[in-house]
Amino acid sequence: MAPRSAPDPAAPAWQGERFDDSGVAVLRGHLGPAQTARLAAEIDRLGRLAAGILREAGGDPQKLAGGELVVVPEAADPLAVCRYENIAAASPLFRDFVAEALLPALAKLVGEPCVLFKDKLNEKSPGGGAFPPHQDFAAYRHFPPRYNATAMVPVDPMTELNGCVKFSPGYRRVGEACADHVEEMVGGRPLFRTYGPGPRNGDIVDEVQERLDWHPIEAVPGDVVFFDSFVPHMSVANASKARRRALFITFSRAAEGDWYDHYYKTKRGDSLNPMFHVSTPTAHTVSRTAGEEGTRKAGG
Ligand SMILES: O=C(O)CCC(=O)C(=O)O
Repeated sequence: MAPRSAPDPAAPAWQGERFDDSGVAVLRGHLGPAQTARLAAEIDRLGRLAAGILREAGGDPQKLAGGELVVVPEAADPLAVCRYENIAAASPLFRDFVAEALLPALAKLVGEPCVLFKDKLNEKSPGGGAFPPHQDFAAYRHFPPRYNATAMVPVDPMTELNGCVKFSPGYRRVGEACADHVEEMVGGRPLFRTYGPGPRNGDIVDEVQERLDWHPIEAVPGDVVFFDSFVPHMSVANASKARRRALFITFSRAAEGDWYDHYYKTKRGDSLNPMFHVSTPTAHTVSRTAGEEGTRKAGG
């Protein structure tokens, strides 16, 4: 197990059976050793599958998005997998894991049943890209659910050195102080203004970024960090010599319907659309319609 850094004294407790105002909840040791080992073996298998798809696609976006998994390379290194998605369609073991290990805990945190909305494995290779400050809802807003929550499941230890995720729990106060930079209130939570398609696609505007407080959460396999789609978060590039893999499994409220298949049908048909590349180190088209203006590298 990787050593954990000393707890940040300014950080909230991050614990509890229900989400508090921060929209972050850390469940240490939520998964048992056998469950963690089974999941790791399946991620090894899926990682080989994703690497094969990337090799054979030869950069063709339709092949990258048309296989058993949706594979997205790093903008700065098209031979490195940045993430792969649509895992539930490719893995019965993953589906069981979601049903047994995540859905019951999440229903308690949210206060009502949830369903899978999307899933991905972020594979941050050494030197791999950073995710600038963003709110996930900026990417999901194009779909009907008005609320999402994500389970972050480390496959490798997530440390400050390899770019663990930092969260900004006090963002609601910042929303009150920077009302001019709030694009919309959604269910009482501020959605901040962002930059448009291009190198800073989806990043929260600098005027807000400057006021946000950032707290890293280091985590090891077995931990699960749940966070809602409004809490701003970011991560820096991986400065270690090993890759850092983590699942980001996103849900919506069951009462708002099941959008998983629709989401992936849309994404597979339009994978370079900027709405699928919000604050990620991946490439997207500049215009809202895929293919119109070629691609531009986004994120950093
Ligand atoms: O993988 C990471 O380090 C951050 C991922 C992230 O922020 C996201 O996918 O929204």
